[in-house]
Amino acid sequence: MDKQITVTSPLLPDLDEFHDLLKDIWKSKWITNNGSFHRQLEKELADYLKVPYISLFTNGTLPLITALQALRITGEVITTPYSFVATTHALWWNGCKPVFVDVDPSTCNLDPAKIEAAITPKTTAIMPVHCYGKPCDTKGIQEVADKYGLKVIYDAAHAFGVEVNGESILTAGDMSTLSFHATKVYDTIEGGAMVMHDEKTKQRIDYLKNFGFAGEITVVAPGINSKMDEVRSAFGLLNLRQVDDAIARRREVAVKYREALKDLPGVTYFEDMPGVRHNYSYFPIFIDAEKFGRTRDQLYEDMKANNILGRRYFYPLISEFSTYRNLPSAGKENLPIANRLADTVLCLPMHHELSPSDIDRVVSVILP
Ligand code: T4K
Repeated sequence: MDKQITVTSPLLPDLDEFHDLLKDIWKSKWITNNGSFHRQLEKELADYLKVPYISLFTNGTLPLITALQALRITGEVITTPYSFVATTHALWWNGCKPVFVDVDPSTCNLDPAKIEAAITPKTTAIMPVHCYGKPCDTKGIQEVADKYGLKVIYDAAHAFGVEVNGESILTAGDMSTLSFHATKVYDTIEGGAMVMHDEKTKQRIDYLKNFGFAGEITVVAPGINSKMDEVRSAFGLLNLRQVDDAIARRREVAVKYREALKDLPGVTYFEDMPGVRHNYSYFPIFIDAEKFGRTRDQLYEDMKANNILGRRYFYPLISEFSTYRNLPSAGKENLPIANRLADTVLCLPMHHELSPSDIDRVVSVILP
């Protein structure tokens, strides 16, 4: 059997370099709670990502939950069903009611033209996702938000380093959150962050992620514990030095896939968007079974039989999970495009370590 090709592979720092930083941590005996590597990583990430303020978290789910807390979001929140389930779970954990709105097929992201019809007097916020790292129509979303006085929190878990016309996508809306999970373009094993516009908000978020402590004996809010420790901050500092190379290699993979799959009946994929610095975090293809001759699930199984593990991100839709499927907005008739995309998508292996022969193996299973 050929070696297994997985949908992704984590970015790992050089072990000797990591060991050197571990020695520093051992020497200092300061292993968490805003240590020096944590502070350094926040600074370096803010520079790299071109954002004014950033706060590190222990994963990508807790900043979503904390952002909703910080903005005191209640009532109904408009969101996309085409995402990882954590997006909607964050609303549920805050006692908010998710209201699903359909997506734009050209990006898989929330369609601003459809948001207005879903707004009620109880709507307080919009939570879009830059799915696969493809930028949302942030201008269109902000226009609706401004018209109705709604907050906007972007789940930017996939959008590390994505820029539009030289500006970070992470500065759109009121806040954006990132995931640094092992499966992401940039990882700290587990990890995440929140991006905000001003120092006061960063201070508040830093309190919230540390139980609400604003000093040794002062608690200013009902906070939670979602801090990143020193070991993962050190890991993240080293990965930051190699993430550009990793993105460049991912780009080469995307170019090869596009070249190999162009003109193949029944298979579509995304091209780069003008003015966008993409991060190539995922390579989704969409299968039209009639034209392709196999269903998406047949192709998925064919790949598996060849030891290639593609993933059906994001199938099933969040609106199809038992927790959410009885919501009034979860019906298939309300979300025809998201349902079609979920039923036809297959994410091909995409990471910095794929060799030309790995890519050939993936492509050979797809070609007739
Ligand atoms: N919002 C959005 C839009 C998200 O996509 C996510 C997470 C979040 C919020 C929440 O962020 P976090 O709280 O997770 O930071 C993965 C990830 O667990 C999850 O982080 C990610 N999105 C989601 C899209 O995918 P799985 O269950 O598909 O991962 P798993 O364990 O099956 O791994 C997939 C493949 O990756 C494996 O076949 C091989 C490779 N892999 C994975 C791990 C964990 C490795 O090579 N090494 C590893 O250590 O969920």
